[in-house]
Amino acid sequence: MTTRGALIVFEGLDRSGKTTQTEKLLKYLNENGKKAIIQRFPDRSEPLTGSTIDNYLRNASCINQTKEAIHLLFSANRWLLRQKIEELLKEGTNVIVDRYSFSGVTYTLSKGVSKQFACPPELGLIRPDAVLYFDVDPAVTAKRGGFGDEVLERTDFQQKVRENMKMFENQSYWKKINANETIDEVHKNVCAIVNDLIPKVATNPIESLDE
Ligand code: NYM
Repeated sequence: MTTRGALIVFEGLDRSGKTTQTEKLLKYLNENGKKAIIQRFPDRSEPLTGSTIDNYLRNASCINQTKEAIHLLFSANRWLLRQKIEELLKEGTNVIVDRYSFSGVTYTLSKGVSKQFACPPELGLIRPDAVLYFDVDPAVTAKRGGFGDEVLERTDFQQKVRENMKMFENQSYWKKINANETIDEVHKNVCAIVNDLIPKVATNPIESLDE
Protein backbone atom coordinates (compact mmCIF):
# COMPACT_ATOMS: atom_id res chain seq x y z
CA MET A 1 0.00 0.00 0.00
CA THR A 2 1.31 3.50 -0.80
CA THR A 3 1.45 5.67 2.25
CA ARG A 4 0.90 9.38 2.08
CA GLY A 5 3.21 12.20 3.07
CA ALA A 6 2.58 14.57 5.96
CA LEU A 7 1.52 18.20 5.61
CA ILE A 8 3.75 20.07 8.04
CA VAL A 9 3.06 23.79 8.38
CA PHE A 10 5.44 26.31 9.94
CA GLU A 11 3.78 29.43 11.34
CA GLY A 12 5.01 32.43 13.25
CA LEU A 13 5.74 36.13 13.16
CA ASP A 14 8.08 37.71 10.65
CA ARG A 15 11.73 36.80 11.41
CA SER A 16 10.77 34.05 13.86
CA GLY A 17 13.12 31.58 12.17
CA LYS A 18 10.61 29.60 10.10
CA THR A 19 12.44 29.78 6.81
CA THR A 20 15.77 28.64 8.29
CA GLN A 21 14.02 25.76 10.03
CA THR A 22 12.04 24.63 6.95
CA GLU A 23 15.34 24.36 5.07
CA LYS A 24 17.01 22.41 7.88
CA LEU A 25 14.04 20.05 8.08
CA LEU A 26 14.07 19.46 4.32
CA LYS A 27 17.76 18.55 4.44
CA TYR A 28 17.22 16.28 7.45
CA LEU A 29 14.31 14.41 5.84
CA ASN A 30 16.13 13.97 2.54
CA GLU A 31 19.25 12.70 4.31
CA ASN A 32 17.05 10.17 6.07
CA GLY A 33 15.63 8.87 2.80
CA LYS A 34 12.27 10.66 3.00
CA LYS A 35 10.75 12.53 0.09
CA ALA A 36 9.98 16.15 0.98
CA ILE A 37 9.54 19.55 -0.60
CA ILE A 38 9.06 23.10 0.70
CA GLN A 39 6.05 25.16 -0.38
CA ARG A 40 6.09 28.80 0.71
CA PHE A 41 3.06 31.05 1.07
CA PRO A 42 2.60 33.53 -0.33
CA ASP A 43 3.96 31.76 -3.41
CA ARG A 44 5.26 34.82 -5.22
CA SER A 45 5.90 32.76 -8.38
CA GLU A 46 2.25 31.70 -8.78
CA PRO A 47 1.25 33.22 -12.18
CA LEU A 48 -2.19 34.67 -11.29
CA THR A 49 -1.62 36.19 -7.85
CA GLY A 50 2.11 36.02 -7.02
CA SER A 51 3.40 39.28 -8.45
CA THR A 52 0.43 41.35 -7.17
CA ILE A 53 1.02 40.03 -3.63
CA ASP A 54 4.75 40.66 -3.95
CA ASN A 55 4.12 44.26 -5.03
CA TYR A 56 1.76 44.78 -2.10
CA LEU A 57 4.28 43.41 0.41
CA ARG A 58 7.13 45.46 -0.99
CA ASN A 59 4.89 48.53 -1.03
CA ALA A 60 5.48 48.83 -4.75
CA SER A 61 1.88 48.63 -5.82
CA CYS A 62 0.28 51.61 -7.52
CA ILE A 63 -3.29 50.34 -7.28
CA ASN A 64 -5.45 51.06 -4.25
CA GLN A 65 -6.03 47.62 -2.69
CA THR A 66 -8.50 47.10 0.13
CA LYS A 67 -7.63 44.84 3.09
CA GLU A 68 -10.42 42.48 2.04
CA ALA A 69 -9.18 42.18 -1.54
CA ILE A 70 -5.63 41.51 -0.33
CA HIS A 71 -6.95 38.84 2.00
CA LEU A 72 -8.74 37.08 -0.84
CA LEU A 73 -5.61 37.26 -3.01
CA PHE A 74 -3.52 35.51 -0.31
CA SER A 75 -6.24 32.90 0.03
CA ALA A 76 -6.55 32.42 -3.74
CA ASN A 77 -2.77 31.97 -3.84
CA ARG A 78 -3.20 28.94 -1.53
CA TRP A 79 -6.20 27.60 -3.44
CA LEU A 80 -4.23 27.71 -6.68
CA LEU A 81 -1.66 25.37 -5.13
CA ARG A 82 -4.14 23.05 -3.37
CA GLN A 83 -4.26 20.37 -6.04
CA LYS A 84 -0.47 20.25 -6.40
CA ILE A 85 -0.09 19.77 -2.62
CA GLU A 86 -2.72 17.03 -2.56
CA GLU A 87 -1.01 15.15 -5.40
CA LEU A 88 2.37 15.36 -3.66
CA LEU A 89 0.95 14.07 -0.38
CA LYS A 90 -0.79 11.18 -2.16
CA GLU A 91 2.43 10.09 -3.89
CA GLY A 92 4.16 9.96 -0.50
CA THR A 93 6.00 13.29 -0.46
CA ASN A 94 6.08 15.21 2.81
CA VAL A 95 5.10 18.82 2.16
CA ILE A 96 6.75 21.41 4.42
CA VAL A 97 4.75 24.62 4.23
CA ASP A 98 6.22 27.99 5.24
CA ARG A 99 3.07 29.96 6.31
CA TYR A 100 -0.51 28.93 5.53
CA SER A 101 -4.10 29.84 6.43
CA PHE A 102 -3.13 30.76 9.99
CA SER A 103 -1.02 33.67 8.75
CA GLY A 104 -3.79 34.44 6.30
CA VAL A 105 -6.39 34.80 9.05
CA THR A 106 -4.29 36.44 11.78
CA TYR A 107 -2.55 39.05 9.63
CA THR A 108 -5.92 40.12 8.23
CA LEU A 109 -7.63 40.17 11.66
CA SER A 110 -4.77 42.35 12.87
CA LYS A 111 -5.71 44.90 10.21
CA GLY A 112 -9.21 45.11 11.74
CA VAL A 113 -11.14 42.85 9.36
CA SER A 114 -13.77 40.58 10.99
CA LYS A 115 -13.43 36.83 11.60
CA GLN A 116 -16.66 36.32 9.66
CA PHE A 117 -14.92 37.66 6.59
CA ALA A 118 -11.42 36.27 7.18
CA CYS A 119 -12.08 32.61 8.00
CA PRO A 120 -14.48 31.24 5.33
CA PRO A 121 -12.12 31.46 2.31
CA GLU A 122 -9.72 29.06 4.08
CA LEU A 123 -12.32 26.32 4.61
CA GLY A 124 -11.71 23.41 2.26
CA LEU A 125 -7.96 23.85 1.98
CA ILE A 126 -6.03 20.78 3.10
CA ARG A 127 -5.90 20.41 6.87
CA PRO A 128 -2.30 20.27 8.13
CA ASP A 129 -1.15 17.23 10.10
CA ALA A 130 0.83 19.58 12.32
CA VAL A 131 1.31 23.31 12.62
CA LEU A 132 4.62 24.16 14.27
CA TYR A 133 3.97 27.60 15.68
CA PHE A 134 7.20 29.52 16.32
CA ASP A 135 6.34 31.62 19.32
CA VAL A 136 8.59 34.60 20.00
CA ASP A 137 8.25 38.09 21.46
CA PRO A 138 8.06 40.72 18.68
CA ALA A 139 10.61 42.77 20.65
CA VAL A 140 13.09 39.96 19.88
CA THR A 141 12.26 39.57 16.16
CA ALA A 142 12.45 43.34 15.67
CA LYS A 143 16.18 43.15 16.43
CA ARG A 144 16.81 40.42 13.84
CA GLY A 145 18.34 41.18 10.43
CA GLY A 146 15.95 42.27 7.68
CA PHE A 147 13.07 43.20 10.00
CA GLY A 148 11.12 46.17 8.65
CA ASP A 149 11.86 45.53 4.97
CA GLU A 150 8.21 44.76 4.14
CA VAL A 151 4.89 46.46 4.89
CA LEU A 152 3.58 44.40 7.84
CA GLU A 153 6.86 44.29 9.76
CA ARG A 154 6.09 46.73 12.58
CA THR A 155 6.35 45.68 16.23
CA ASP A 156 2.84 46.89 17.22
CA PHE A 157 1.29 45.01 14.30
CA GLN A 158 3.31 41.85 15.03
CA GLN A 159 2.09 41.99 18.64
CA LYS A 160 -1.50 41.90 17.38
CA VAL A 161 -0.70 38.93 15.13
CA ARG A 162 0.81 37.10 18.13
CA GLU A 163 -2.37 37.74 20.18
CA ASN A 164 -4.58 36.57 17.30
CA MET A 165 -2.54 33.36 16.84
CA LYS A 166 -3.85 32.28 20.27
CA MET A 167 -7.21 31.48 18.63
CA PHE A 168 -5.68 28.25 17.25
CA GLU A 169 -4.15 27.00 20.52
CA ASN A 170 -6.90 24.44 21.11
CA GLN A 171 -6.54 22.76 17.74
CA SER A 172 -5.05 19.25 17.95
CA TYR A 173 -2.54 20.02 15.17
CA TRP A 174 -1.16 23.15 16.93
CA LYS A 175 2.34 22.61 18.38
CA LYS A 176 3.98 25.57 20.03
CA ILE A 177 7.74 25.83 19.56
CA ASN A 178 9.87 28.18 21.64
CA ALA A 179 11.59 30.17 18.88
CA ASN A 180 13.89 31.92 21.37
CA GLU A 181 16.17 28.90 21.59
CA THR A 182 19.26 28.38 19.39
CA ILE A 183 18.85 27.26 15.77
CA ASP A 184 20.14 23.77 16.66
CA GLU A 185 17.85 23.38 19.68
CA VAL A 186 14.81 24.45 17.67
CA HIS A 187 15.80 22.05 14.87
CA LYS A 188 16.05 19.19 17.39
CA ASN A 189 12.55 19.95 18.69
CA VAL A 190 11.16 20.16 15.15
CA CYS A 191 12.73 16.81 14.16
CA ALA A 192 11.34 15.08 17.25
CA ILE A 193 7.80 16.19 16.36
CA VAL A 194 8.14 15.32 12.68
CA ASN A 195 9.71 11.89 13.28
CA ASP A 196 6.75 11.02 15.46
CA LEU A 197 4.22 12.51 13.03
CA ILE A 198 5.15 10.99 9.66
CA PRO A 199 4.44 7.31 10.50
CA LYS A 200 1.33 8.26 12.49
CA VAL A 201 -0.43 10.00 9.60
CA ALA A 202 0.83 7.77 6.76
CA THR A 203 -2.44 5.86 6.41
CA ASN A 204 -4.81 8.62 7.50
CA PRO A 205 -7.14 10.17 4.92
CA ILE A 206 -6.33 13.66 3.65
CA GLU A 207 -8.78 16.06 5.27
CA SER A 208 -9.88 19.64 4.71
CA LEU A 209 -9.96 22.62 7.07
CA ASP A 210 -13.51 22.76 8.35
CA GLU A 211 -13.49 25.30 11.18
N1 NYM B 1 1.07 37.15 4.90
C1 NYM B 1 1.36 35.88 4.54
C2 NYM B 1 -0.24 37.61 4.96
O1 NYM B 1 -0.50 38.76 5.31
N2 NYM B 1 -1.25 36.75 4.63
C3 NYM B 1 -1.01 35.46 4.24
O2 NYM B 1 -1.95 34.71 3.93
C4 NYM B 1 0.36 35.01 4.19
C5 NYM B 1 0.66 33.61 3.75
O3 NYM B 1 3.04 38.08 4.09
N3 NYM B 1 4.58 39.59 6.62
C6 NYM B 1 2.17 38.08 5.19
C7 NYM B 1 3.03 37.73 6.35
C8 NYM B 1 4.39 38.30 5.99
C9 NYM B 1 4.33 38.46 4.49
O4 NYM B 1 5.63 36.46 4.23
C10 NYM B 1 5.36 37.69 3.70
P1 NYM B 1 7.12 35.86 4.12
O5 NYM B 1 7.01 34.56 4.86
O6 NYM B 1 8.02 36.88 4.78
O7 NYM B 1 7.38 35.71 2.65
